[in-house]
Amino acid sequence: MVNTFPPGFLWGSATAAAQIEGAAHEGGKEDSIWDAYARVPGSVAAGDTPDRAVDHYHRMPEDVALMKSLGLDSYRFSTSWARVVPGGRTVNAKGLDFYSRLVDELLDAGILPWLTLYHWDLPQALQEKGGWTNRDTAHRFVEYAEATYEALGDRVSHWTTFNEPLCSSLIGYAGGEHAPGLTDPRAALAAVHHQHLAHGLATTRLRELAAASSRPIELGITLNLTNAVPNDPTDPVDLEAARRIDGLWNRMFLEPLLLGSYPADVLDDVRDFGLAELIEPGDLETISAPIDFLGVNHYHDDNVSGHPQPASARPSLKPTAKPGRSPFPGSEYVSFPSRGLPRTAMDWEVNPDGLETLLVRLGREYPNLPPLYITENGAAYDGDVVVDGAVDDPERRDYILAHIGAVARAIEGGADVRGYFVWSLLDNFEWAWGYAKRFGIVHVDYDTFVRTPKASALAYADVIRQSKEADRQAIADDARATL
Ligand code: GBH
Repeated sequence: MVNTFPPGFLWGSATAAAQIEGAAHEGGKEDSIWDAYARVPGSVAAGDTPDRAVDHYHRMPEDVALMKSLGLDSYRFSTSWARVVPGGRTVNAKGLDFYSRLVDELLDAGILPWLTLYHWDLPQALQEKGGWTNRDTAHRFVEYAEATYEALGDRVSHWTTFNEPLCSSLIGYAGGEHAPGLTDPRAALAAVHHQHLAHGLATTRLRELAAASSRPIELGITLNLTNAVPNDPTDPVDLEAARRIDGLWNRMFLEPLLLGSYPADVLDDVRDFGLAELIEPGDLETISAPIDFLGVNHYHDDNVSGHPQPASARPSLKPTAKPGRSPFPGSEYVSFPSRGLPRTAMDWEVNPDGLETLLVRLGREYPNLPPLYITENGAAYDGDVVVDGAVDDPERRDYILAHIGAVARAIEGGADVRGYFVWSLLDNFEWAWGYAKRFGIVHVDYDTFVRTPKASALAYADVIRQSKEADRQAIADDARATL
C-alpha cells in the first residue's frame, strides 16, 4: 500500500484553534461566536465550552514534540480571529505572538506549518453586526488575513482561507446546530456568498503581499465534500434529492471557486432565499481567483432519499426539522436513511471506497482542478481507555488505514493527491458534541490534560515511516538502474 504514494507526499495531522487552544479569555483574546454560543443553554452537549479545551495554548511545545515523535511532515492548525483581532477591529500583538512561537517550534522540529485562517470562530463582536450575513465581514476578514500574513508570512508558506464554508454557513445559519445557531435560510445563503467573497478577496491580497516580498506562497481553501448517493438509484425522487444535496453541499462551493459561477440548478433550487440578489458585479471573478491547491475534508458519503415535494409554494423552514425533513435551503424534503454500513460514534457511515470515488470524480469533472490534499479524515469512536499508558483503538486505526488505502487507489486511478492529514492530532472540543466525541489519535485526559498516543497514532506513524522508506528505496533503485 504505502509505496504507491508519490515521492514527497505530505503526511500530517490537523486541529483547529477553538477545539484545542483553551485560554479563551487570555492574552487579549475576546469571545468568538463559539464562546458565546456555548453559553446558550442546550446548545452544546453537557454544557461543555471551549474555555480550556485541551489547554494547547499552555502545552504547545509538548504538542509539537508529540508531532515530531510521530514523524509528521506537516501540521495543519488554525489561527483564531478572535485572538488575533479581538473585537474584529484592533490587532492583538500578543495573540500573534502565540502563533509566531508555534510556527518557530514547528520549524525547529522540521514540521511544515499549514495555516488555516477561518475554522469557524468569528469574533462575537462581528456577529453582533450581522456576522457573515453582512458583506462588510468579508472586508474585515481581509484585514485579519493581512495582519496574520505580516506576522507569519516570513515563515509560513501554506495558507488556507476557509475550512468547510458549508458548515460555517449552512449548519451555523440554517441548521441551528453550530454557532451562531440560526435557522434562517436567507441568512445561510448570504453567509455562503460572503464567505466565498472573503476567500477571493483574501486570496488576491495575500498573493500581492507575497509577490511584493518575493516570497513563495501556496494558497488554497478546504471544502468538505461528500458523495450524495441516491438511496434507490431507480427512484426519480431519490435521484432528484441526491442532485439537490450534491448541488447544495458540493457544487455550490466547487463551482464558484473553480468555474466562476454558481450552478444554475442550485440557484433555481434556492431561488426563494435571495442569493442571486446578493451577487454584485465582479464578485464571481474575485471568488474564482486561482488557487494552488484544494483541501478536501472527507468523513462519509451521504445516502439520500427524497420525499415528494408539494408542487405549491415552497414551505418555509421550521426551526426544528421533522424526520424526513432537512433544514437545508432547497433540500427540505430530503432525509438520510441508513444503508446498513458500519457506523462511527458520530453515526456516520464507514465507506472508504467513497473517498476513492470522490477524488477520481473531482479530477474528471473539473479540468482545471488544482492539486488535492486530504486536509481532514478520521473517526470518533467510543470506548477509548488508557491502560498502562496505552490506548487500544482498533476501529479508529482500521478506519484511518482503510481511508489511506482509498487515497492510494485514487492516486493510481489518476487523482493528483499530494498529502493526507488525519483529523485529529488530539481529542478535542467536538463543537455541538462538546467533549463527548473523541477524534484524536492522541488521547487527552480531560482532568489532567495528559496526552497518550493511541494505537491509531502508532499505526499512522508506521505508515509514514514505511512511506519514507519506500521513497528512499525508489531513489536508490533509480540510481542503480541508470548506472
Ligand atoms: C469537520 O467537519 C470539521 O472541520 C472539524 O472541525 C470537526 O471536528 C470534524 O469534522 C469532525 O466532526 O448529519 O447528514 O447533516 C465535519 C464535516 C459535515 C461531517 C456535515 C458531517 C453532517 C451530515 N461534517 N456532515 S448530516
